[in-house]
Amino acid sequence: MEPSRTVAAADPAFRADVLAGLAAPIPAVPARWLYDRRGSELFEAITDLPEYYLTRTERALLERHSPDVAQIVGKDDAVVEFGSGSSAKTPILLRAVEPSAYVPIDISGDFLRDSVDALAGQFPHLPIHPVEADFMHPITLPSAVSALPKLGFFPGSTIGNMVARTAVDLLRAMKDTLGVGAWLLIGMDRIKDTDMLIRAYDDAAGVTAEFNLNLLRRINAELDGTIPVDAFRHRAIWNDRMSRIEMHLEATDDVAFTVSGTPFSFRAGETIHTENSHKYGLRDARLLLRAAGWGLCQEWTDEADSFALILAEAEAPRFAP
Ligand code: AVI
Repeated sequence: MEPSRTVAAADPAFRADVLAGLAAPIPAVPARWLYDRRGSELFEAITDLPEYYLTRTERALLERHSPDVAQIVGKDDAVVEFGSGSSAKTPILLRAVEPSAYVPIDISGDFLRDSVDALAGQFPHLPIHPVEADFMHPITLPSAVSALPKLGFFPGSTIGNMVARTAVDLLRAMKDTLGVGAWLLIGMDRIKDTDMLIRAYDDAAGVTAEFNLNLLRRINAELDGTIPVDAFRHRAIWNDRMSRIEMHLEATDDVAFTVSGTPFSFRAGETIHTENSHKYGLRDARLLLRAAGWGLCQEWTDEADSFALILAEAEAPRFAP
């Protein structure tokens, strides 16, 4: 008799994305599937790596410039955070702008509950109105904040994980959610020395490699896959034309495997594209925001100009010549 195996319940969307992605002419799996429980833990570990400058640089910018943000936008706004706000960055902003309300939006109810618990402990008098929703689409905010001025918050350079078209769609949806006249404080990673970028996405301790390879382990566990994980290696590549770091899983040998019974084969050197991380020059960032109806108000960078914290304002539509 076959030994019984415990297989985690498969998400039909995960299965559909993996089967379609592995069969595509340029094999690719959407990056969101990197973030199962183990993937999220590994990403947290990445943010502490000496090579991963993004998190600590953005946090330092927030420490230094949140008071400037408060001076520009005023106090008593509703802070609307796109994504889970449990990270260490949100309290820095909340302490400076002293909002009237805080609205965290996340598609994951679990992340949302964790972040609300963490922040409610630190800000016992702050009204918190969590919204479980996909912020890629316009959202109706809770009526309790509808009359308040809004400050959107989207830190972490998450915008960089989207191709330009999707990034503009998201920025437009944020504008629709917050309304004309609202503010948006957003973190964007800058174009910089290629070696520094590669090191940030291919660290010496191999944590990013493990984060990337975890996708194959997840496919094996949840989609009944037979991928020989050891036959793939992590690659971080700078794509200059697209201005982005790409993460790939490269086959080191010719391999054949199945996922949910569907056969796949890769020749040595072929890759599965797993993530993009776009980097923006000063004018690129402004253009991206403008394309979605956001006008630049102020931007702050570190001394090395490695990361930008940008404050933009949702502009009223106007006749263009
Ligand atoms: C979540 N995101 C902003 C990270 C980044 O830098 O693009 C994801 C990441 N992937 C590998 N290292 C970090």
